[in-house]
Amino acid sequence: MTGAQILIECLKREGVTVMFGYPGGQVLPLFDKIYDSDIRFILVRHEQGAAHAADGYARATGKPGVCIATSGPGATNLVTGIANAYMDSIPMIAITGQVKTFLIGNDAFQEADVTGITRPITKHNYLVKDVKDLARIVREAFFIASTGRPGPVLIDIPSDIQLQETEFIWPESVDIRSYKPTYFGHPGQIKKAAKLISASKKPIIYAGGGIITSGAHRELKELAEKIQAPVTMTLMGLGGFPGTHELSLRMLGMHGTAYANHAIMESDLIIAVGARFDDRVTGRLDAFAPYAKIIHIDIDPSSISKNVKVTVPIVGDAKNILGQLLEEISKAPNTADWLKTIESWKKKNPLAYKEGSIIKPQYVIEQIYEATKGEAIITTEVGQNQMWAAQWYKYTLPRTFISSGGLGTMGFGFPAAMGAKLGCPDKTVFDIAGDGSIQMNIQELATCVCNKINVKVAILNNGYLGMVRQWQELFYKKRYSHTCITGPDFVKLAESYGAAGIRVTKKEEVRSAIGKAISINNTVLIDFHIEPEENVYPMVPAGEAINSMIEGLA
Ligand SMILES: Cc1ncc(C[n+]2csc(CCOP(=O)(O)OP(=O)(O)O)c2C)c(N)n1
Ligand SMILES: [Mg+2]
Repeated sequence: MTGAQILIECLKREGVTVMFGYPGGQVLPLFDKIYDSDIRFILVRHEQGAAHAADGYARATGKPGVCIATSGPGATNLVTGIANAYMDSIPMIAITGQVKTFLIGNDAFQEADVTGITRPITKHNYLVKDVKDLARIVREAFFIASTGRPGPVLIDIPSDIQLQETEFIWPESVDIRSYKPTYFGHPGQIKKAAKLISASKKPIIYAGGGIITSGAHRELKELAEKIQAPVTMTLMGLGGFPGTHELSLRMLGMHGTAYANHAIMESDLIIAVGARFDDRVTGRLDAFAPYAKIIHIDIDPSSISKNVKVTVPIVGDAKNILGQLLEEISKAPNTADWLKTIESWKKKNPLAYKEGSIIKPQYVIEQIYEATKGEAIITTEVGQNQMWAAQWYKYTLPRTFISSGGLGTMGFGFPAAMGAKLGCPDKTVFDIAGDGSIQMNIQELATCVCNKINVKVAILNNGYLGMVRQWQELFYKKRYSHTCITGPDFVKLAESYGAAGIRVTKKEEVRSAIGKAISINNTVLIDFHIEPEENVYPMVPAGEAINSMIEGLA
């Protein structure tokens, strides 16, 4: 078989049914084999779209997403998408063409050192130098991408290697000496953690994206109910514990709920599961959770005690470890008083916004929640739209909230929605977008229409790069330096692509527009003209302790 044939055969054996990409000179042999293959190929309009779509597909399904681009500019266009997947620990395989082996290093046409460029943003990467290695490399790449703490793996394949022939040998198993993730918690550590939990008075579970990656949501719910501890989630953890549950404190951190932030600061025991104590969560580190001991459960040993010093580290898979803890804990702590205190915080400082005559973004999201009964997949762009989507939609199922957490990539949500819809065709998929962000990958409207990918985009159109404007308003004396932004006529734009467009300028029309968008069997862009200077609250100013929140409504 040729290298190109081997690659396609390996992808099939890895269970790949859809891939996203864009052709070019150095992937011609690969595309010639894709032409004959059963794998559904989605031709995007920009390689960044391919990477985010593969990422969205992975987040929605749990399976690695695959994207492909040519050498040079094709590969560099993937870079933001790869970095995005890396920061959020998303399994992804990026395949790039490379110039012929004997031209590497010659500044050949469309040559870029792609393994060099992507080294810090991939979990691992390969430059294939011999066609005999290709099958093993592909097998390893999928293994590395999807095990342990997942992440993107890149395979750079020179075009002469794609044409070379060799015998195809499928490696039955993978054995990498230097890579052996730990899956079960050390029994001694489990015992210590169980003791701390039983003795605590004010425990809180702080759940991150690891809950979703490991499929630990059932165990998490069981544990929370067993020990009667409240649960707060990071942006990446939303959906890992039902937002409607009485023990849910929703999201914590910079734009988290006041009650989640108070609870974490007052708690005497933080049970962190698959979360990394990111600065958006901890606020000022030396003021963070002064009374708390910390149990930190994570599959990545390097994330433990990286930002905060922990009392009991447990390395392993969240689902397994929560199962081990459930067995080990014989005495539940008495948290009745603690839950009463939290209840009073919830009553005193609920999430809230002021009604007005102009459409409020929070209202739009509440209405999307009602219309989809909380069962849609929501992707987001970045900015205020993202925070409102996190606050005002109640996620009850894992893999229903898809957002760029670590990198904060504007332009992520729309192509990610495309990938999510291909992975979960029976789900309604909404991208909650900002008018700035949507313009960063708007070209994928053509991909959606052409491939009949029926996603809905709700643009919260405030005429601003709203989140940046909010900071300028609060911390730069309202000097709105280059944050007022124009856009096209979104309705006409959607129509010109063959999609449907709906403009909504009145509050009374919000609900029916959402219903109409869902009923249209096509890609739909809804342009909601919202209050231009609405802010996201609560807000913890950067560098402050996370219980010093600006409430906004007071
Ligand atoms: C690619 C990229 N460039 C710049 C930023 C910085 N940034 C963060 S939020 C934001 C504004 C986003 O505007 P919009 O999409 O309209 O969302 P809004 O905040 O108005 O809801 C900007 C510029 C970013 N996150 N990503
Ligand atoms: Mg905006």
